[in-house]
Amino acid sequence: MERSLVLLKPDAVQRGLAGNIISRFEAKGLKIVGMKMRTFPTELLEKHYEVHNERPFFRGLVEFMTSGPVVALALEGKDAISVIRSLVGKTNSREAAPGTIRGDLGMSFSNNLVHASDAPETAKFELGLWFSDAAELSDWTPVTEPWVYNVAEELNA
Ligand code: FUP
Repeated sequence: MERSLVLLKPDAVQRGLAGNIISRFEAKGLKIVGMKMRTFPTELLEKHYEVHNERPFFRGLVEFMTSGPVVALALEGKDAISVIRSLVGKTNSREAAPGTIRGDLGMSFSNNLVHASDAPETAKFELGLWFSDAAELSDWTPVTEPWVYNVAEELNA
């Protein structure tokens, strides 16, 4: 089992798409293990996007991400990081495939609705940043798990 950080960006919340997007992750079979909403502080977003801190778009990106409430989600599932990235679609929403979150719901490159961790090291770093208090994460077993997965083949390996 793997965990990933997903952020519903301010455009997703402002447009009333938070429920639609969360539903897609739930319907896929991903388990919500953490969820919170607030307008997060600039320092947190600066750390989150620190790999981009030399890039010209960095300041605008941080300003956008602190311009309103964001929903932070910790999601769990087998191969969750790559599964979520494929549900999210390409960075530029205009190029994202139909069926993906960005492809179905967006038209913008920068206002692209969601962030999702792109690799195991990134997920570890980002989950530690956004859910630094372990009490905000829930370990639980959905009753649907044996129907979402073939437990004997896929989860006990
Ligand atoms: P992604 O992994 O798809 O979220 O995209 P990146 O980590 O490459 O970029 C992070 C965010 O910066 C993107 F969601 C969009 C934004 N961005 C810009 O606004 N301008 C750029 O030139 C590149 C990225």
